[in-house]
Amino acid sequence: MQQSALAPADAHGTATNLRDYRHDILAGLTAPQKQLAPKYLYDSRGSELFDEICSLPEYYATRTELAVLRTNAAEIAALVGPSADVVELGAGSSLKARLLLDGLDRPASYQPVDISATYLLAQAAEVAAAYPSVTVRPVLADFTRPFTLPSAIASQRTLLFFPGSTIGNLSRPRAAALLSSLACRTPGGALLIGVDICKDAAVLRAAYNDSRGVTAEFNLNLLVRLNRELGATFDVDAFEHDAVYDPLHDRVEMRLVSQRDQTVTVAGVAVDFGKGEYIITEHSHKYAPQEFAAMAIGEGWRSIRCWLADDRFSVHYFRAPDGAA
Ligand code: AVI
Repeated sequence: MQQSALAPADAHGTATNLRDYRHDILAGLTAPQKQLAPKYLYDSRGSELFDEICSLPEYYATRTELAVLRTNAAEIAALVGPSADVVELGAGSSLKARLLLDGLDRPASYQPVDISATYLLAQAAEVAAAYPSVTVRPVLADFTRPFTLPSAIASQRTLLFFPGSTIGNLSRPRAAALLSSLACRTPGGALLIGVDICKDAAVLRAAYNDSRGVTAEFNLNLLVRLNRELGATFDVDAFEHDAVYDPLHDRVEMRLVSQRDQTVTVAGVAVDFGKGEYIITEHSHKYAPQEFAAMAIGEGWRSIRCWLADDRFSVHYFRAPDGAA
């Protein structure tokens, strides 16, 4: 079980234990197509850089989602009802949660679930200070692995809050599986989820290859992290960030491209790179709103409402079977 409430994190500051981490990284780097799970982008520096990405002009997602939450706060509050227990998945910055809590009718609790310990605790402390009447219980967990969903503290009314299109970082089958398991484990609850929409390739390319190079630093920070935590010997200057749009799968693929032939040692294992060879570090899937709603309905959710911002980003509200939330 990859979780603890307010427990000290592993040495590398995340909810994944060191053995799983080393195993995952080596399996990913020795596969025919080198690939690392996007969750490893989020050490504390990675979480900070992601926050910076969220305020970039090219990265429309955060801005548009915040606008949806702000504009529709009253309707969201009416749907959710009073005294909700809010469980946020992949919490990251508390900005969106605070906006949600501001609008809700006397929320009972806020339980952020995140993989990055330092960041999780800092954000939870901010919420606890700003909302003294709300019980705040941070949960250090990797929601892409089996974990115990925090239970409702004060009510039967659990609201799962899953903003930022983080679900887009899972493959479509894994996203469907997560939706299914959340529906089964939240009887009577609801899901408020932000999902990025398919759009013009040029807009997507700009969003993931920003002109200030913050996304590049975010991506390359993964190599800095592996050098520090697994004794890897990556020459970070010998790799370049790239992000390409793949229309066949409706997703952006983020890559770290080797600029020369080279051999890197990772946790004692030699890994060869040819010039131009790349590691895939993230997929970011995009969904038409109807496609996403159909997927969630197929996994047991009832679609109640979907708000769109400029046709760029969608926020869906679903209820779990037997839900009265
Ligand atoms: C967290 N996740 C939804 C972001 C995304 O858009 O896939 C992460 C990100 N990667 C590059 N820019 C933002």
